[in-house]
Amino acid sequence: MNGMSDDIRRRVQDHPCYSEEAHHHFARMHAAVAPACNIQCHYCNRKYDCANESRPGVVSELLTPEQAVKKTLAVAAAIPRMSVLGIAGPGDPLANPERTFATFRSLAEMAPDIKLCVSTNGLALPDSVEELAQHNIDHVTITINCVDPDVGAKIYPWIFWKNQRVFGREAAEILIGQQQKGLEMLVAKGILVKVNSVMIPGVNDEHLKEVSRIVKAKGAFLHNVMPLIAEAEHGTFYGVMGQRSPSPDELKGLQDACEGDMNMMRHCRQCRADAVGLLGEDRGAEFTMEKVEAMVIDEEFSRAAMARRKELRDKVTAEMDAKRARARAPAPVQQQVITLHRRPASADFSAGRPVLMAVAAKGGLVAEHFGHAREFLVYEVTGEGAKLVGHRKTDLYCDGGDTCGDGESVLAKTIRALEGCEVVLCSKIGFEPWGQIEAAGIAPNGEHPMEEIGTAAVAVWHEMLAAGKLAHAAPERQVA
Ligand code: CLF
Ligand code: SF4
Repeated sequence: MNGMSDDIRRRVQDHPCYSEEAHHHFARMHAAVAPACNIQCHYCNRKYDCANESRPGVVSELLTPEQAVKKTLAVAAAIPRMSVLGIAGPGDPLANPERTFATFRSLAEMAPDIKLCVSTNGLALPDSVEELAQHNIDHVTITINCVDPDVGAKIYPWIFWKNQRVFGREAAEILIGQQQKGLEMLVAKGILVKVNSVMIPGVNDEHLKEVSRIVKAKGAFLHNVMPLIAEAEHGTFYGVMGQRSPSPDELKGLQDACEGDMNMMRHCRQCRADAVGLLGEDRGAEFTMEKVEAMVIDEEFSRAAMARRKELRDKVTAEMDAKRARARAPAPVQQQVITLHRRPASADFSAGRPVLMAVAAKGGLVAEHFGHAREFLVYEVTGEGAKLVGHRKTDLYCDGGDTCGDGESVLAKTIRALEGCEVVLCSKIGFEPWGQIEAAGIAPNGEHPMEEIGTAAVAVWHEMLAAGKLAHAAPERQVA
């Protein structure tokens, strides 16, 4: 995200998906108003959320546009950091244009400060670009898994095109053509385009490097390579056929390889089509339609909520600007802790290798108790800075008490989820998990509570360097 023009920075600074920095502070909501889809992907079962933008799991409530508008206003009042309303399923939003655009139209009028965002498979995109532009929809995601119809034929068994089903290679060729045309049309209109790709080992993994090059050349702003989710119990073709998902290492390898060509998104959580809250949390259950219908949402309510959002947005934006300014300022000569993206001329880090660190984070800080973390952000840390490279989900380990008592099997799962990480940074950690994590070859560290992640991670890297732990390749770690 460095080197971004001021105009682009302004457009993405409060979008949690388009800006990694913003994802620590701003929330999004998905309105599940789009039930139908015009294609079939081998990783999707119609009964589940659109796998392009969400992990498999049924949408709890399909909404009418009127319900979606009411729910959005209720959520945006209760969560002032909600800055974006996205429509991402459970089918394809542009295969349901009336429902999708009715929702956008009303929200543009009633909550003009909320950014509108849409995610599509791209088949109907060229026909919708004009209307997207009219409604001031500034952010569009296209899921592009291939640019070669032979690869596409292995991912898409059919599409619904001009009132009939088209199969195999021909279907993939039409879909690819529409996706590329839609991308070019959006870029020509000045709309920011993110491309999502699902990494399917043995099918499109190598090919995605070419996809990345092409979409960048056509003006896509960001590429998000996500791992295939394929479980037999989801009833998808890939799940039933035993198609495997990529490992975290394989995913990172491909994202690194694509990064030379363009901005890569590393903080995607593959959220549900009805997700609510910060990325990585789901507060959907707090806002069922039953609860929303019981609320009085009138003009005054909406005006007051908009004012609260503005106040919070101004405050967070000022904090982020100040943080960026601090990072650009020259470092004091004796400064030992090097903040993100800075490197004093005198420093020699050639002796140290990069280290993967898992962080129990909140709001961009090392602020979560190990046992309370639902996920860990994974950073690749060097003496120059800390770069987010992924995240690992975990079952909640702690029972909420002061001591981390039971739950050994959950702890074992957490340790497995952290495979490849050498350090886990958290605000606090109990004695029992400490011992088991250490025994598994991961160094627990609770020495940097409430510090900025980059600052804390680089400080720990320097401690490891000083202790002579970074000269050789990482030791093989036992898996619990
Ligand atoms: Fe939603 Fe998608 Fe808009 Fe974001 S999600 S429609 S761009 S507001 Fe974000 Fe969720 Fe990843 Fe999507 S983390 S699945 S990239
Ligand atoms: Fe499923 Fe989305 Fe693919 Fe349609 S585009 S088949 S809803 S994953």
